[in-house]
Amino acid sequence: MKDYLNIRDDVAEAVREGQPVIALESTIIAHGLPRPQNVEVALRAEEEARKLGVVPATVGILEGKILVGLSPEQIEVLGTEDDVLKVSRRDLAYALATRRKGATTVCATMLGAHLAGIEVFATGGIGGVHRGAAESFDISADLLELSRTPLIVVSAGAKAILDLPKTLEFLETLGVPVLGYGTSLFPAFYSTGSELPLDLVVDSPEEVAVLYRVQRSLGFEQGLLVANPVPRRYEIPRETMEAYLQAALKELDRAGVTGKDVTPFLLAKVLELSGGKSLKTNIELLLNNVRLACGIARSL
Ligand code: PSU
Ligand code: MN
Repeated sequence: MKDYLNIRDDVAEAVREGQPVIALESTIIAHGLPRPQNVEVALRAEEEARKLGVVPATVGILEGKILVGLSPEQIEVLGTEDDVLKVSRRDLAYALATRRKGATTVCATMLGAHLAGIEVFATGGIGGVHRGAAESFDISADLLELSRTPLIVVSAGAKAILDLPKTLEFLETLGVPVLGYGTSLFPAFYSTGSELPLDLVVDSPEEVAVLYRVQRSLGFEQGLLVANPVPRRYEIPRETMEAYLQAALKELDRAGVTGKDVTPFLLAKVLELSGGKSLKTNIELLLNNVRLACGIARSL
């Protein structure tokens, strides 16, 4: 495996010594956020972790290796070049074998982080069951990965471009705990809450850490999804979002986009339809998740 995995020295050392480390994904850089803010945000997320005494490890793929802990130059490459693959579990061996540049989704970032011994990962939103999945069968591999890779994933829930009730049902079927952080309603990314109740509620990083340790003690292989609402002052009301989403979904239909291009297409449309306003919300919720992930990593 060493041939295909490269863990940055400070990350390896922190893991070895039980110092706090968090993983960060790179699909959000290459395919989720617009340029040039994508690279700025990725670097800011790392800086935020370092300020809190936590080592950040952004995961990506370059020159036939999974890199756990990208350098700023490598983040720049993934954030500015056009031939970067969006890599999920399915694409991982292909990207390594062909030495293509790859940005890792939540799914592939979990894999890389786990191989490196990292237990906590901060992202914006996870992939999920798409609206219309009964016809398209479009269900993100992020959900499956949560059922078989033991990482704590901190997110602001999932975007309402997805079918949120089905996403939660599927996570329940897979045995993945979804922990509402200070909320009993599943957060909908841009908006603090949906109408969807959560049964598992926690209020502190310590509670998340304890629950994770219990799960690991039982030999469970699945991860944990922490659903951390966007700070209220940055939220976009649900009704406003729903209008953008309906328009974005219509355009998706018209453009005939399918497969792994669906999520990036919808993200770009929402950004455009909101006149760029969704970007501020996206950035703030990500940094908020980084801070919580750091608290959890320190507790562990
Ligand atoms: N949701 C967002 N922003 C993102 C993504 C999802 O709000 O950037 C990215 C993440 O990397 C996630 C991936 O893992 O999209 C899911 O893609 P798919 O639906 O194709 O599995
Ligand atoms: Mn999909």
